[in-house]
Amino acid sequence: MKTAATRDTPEEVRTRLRAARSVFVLTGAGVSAESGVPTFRGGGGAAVWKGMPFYEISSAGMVERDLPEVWAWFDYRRGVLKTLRPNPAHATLARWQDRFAEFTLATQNVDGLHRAAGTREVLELHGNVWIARCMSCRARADVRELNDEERPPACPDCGSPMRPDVVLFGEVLPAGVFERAAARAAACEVCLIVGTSALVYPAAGLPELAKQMGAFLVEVNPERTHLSALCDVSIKGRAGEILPRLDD
Ligand code: BJW
Repeated sequence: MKTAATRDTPEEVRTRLRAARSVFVLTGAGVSAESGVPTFRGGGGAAVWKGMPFYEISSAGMVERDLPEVWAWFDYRRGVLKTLRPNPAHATLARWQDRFAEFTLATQNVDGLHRAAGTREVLELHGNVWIARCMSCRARADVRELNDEERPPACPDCGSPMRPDVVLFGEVLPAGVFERAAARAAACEVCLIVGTSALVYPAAGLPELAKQMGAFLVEVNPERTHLSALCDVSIKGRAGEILPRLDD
């Protein structure tokens, strides 16, 4: 059910985008769904790994309790990801970096598909599965350049254990990244929210901030979310089909 104020009018969004100077986009797992990446909360349930819900395996507590199992979970996901390619939604957003005077893409995704599609600057709020971080000196390394038989891998700089450079539940976001996203969300004219359940904070607060500062809010999602009522336009559909249709 829509509120009286929320519309499903792609033409209205095209008109807004034609006039916009500054556009901010927040993406979530749904933008990669048509590439074959599973979402976290699809089909009414939560993703599960070896009987553990993702919010347990992807948690700060699990890193302390069983780091090798955390590596096994991310090794499995990288194994799936390396066979997958960006879809038309990623491609449309990559074109938009050259379409608007100011364009910001902030993603909660850790899959690297926005960069693979050609977006040069991506604010990765929850990190990236292809990067490892030293738990002692915080040096970063490309996972593909580390010994894949050593779990956890040893830091090339200091020899301490490394962990995936992703933001797990109960952890803070990378220094400066959320602040940059918040500044751009606060300054945008049009804010698109694509393929996220908008349940996880602080990322889910970015569209709320944009709205408070006067932005026109557009959601693209096959399902209703608790941000739908806040949006000026809520387009029900798949990102890979809808985003190319919003392009000129
Ligand atoms: C399609 C589609 C198609 C399908 N096209 N769409 C304020 C209030 C309450 C709680 C908190 C709060 N502030 C902080 C918290 C705690 C917590 C939190 O938010 N909890 C809530 C769940 C209640 N937040 C944190 O812990 C964060 N840290 C933090 O705030 O630090 C400060 C702090 C520390 C300690 C104490 C207190 C404060 C960190 C959050 C990190 C989240 N990490 C994860 C895992 C990353 C690693 C990994 O990949 O394993 O990030 S959780 C998971 O959820 C992942 C995602 O990025 C994130 C969001 O999920 P997303 O992208 O929305 O996916 P889904 O699956 O939920 O939704 C998919 C959507 O796509 C659906 O709507 C579909 O309909 C749609 N879709 N096909 C378009 N084709």
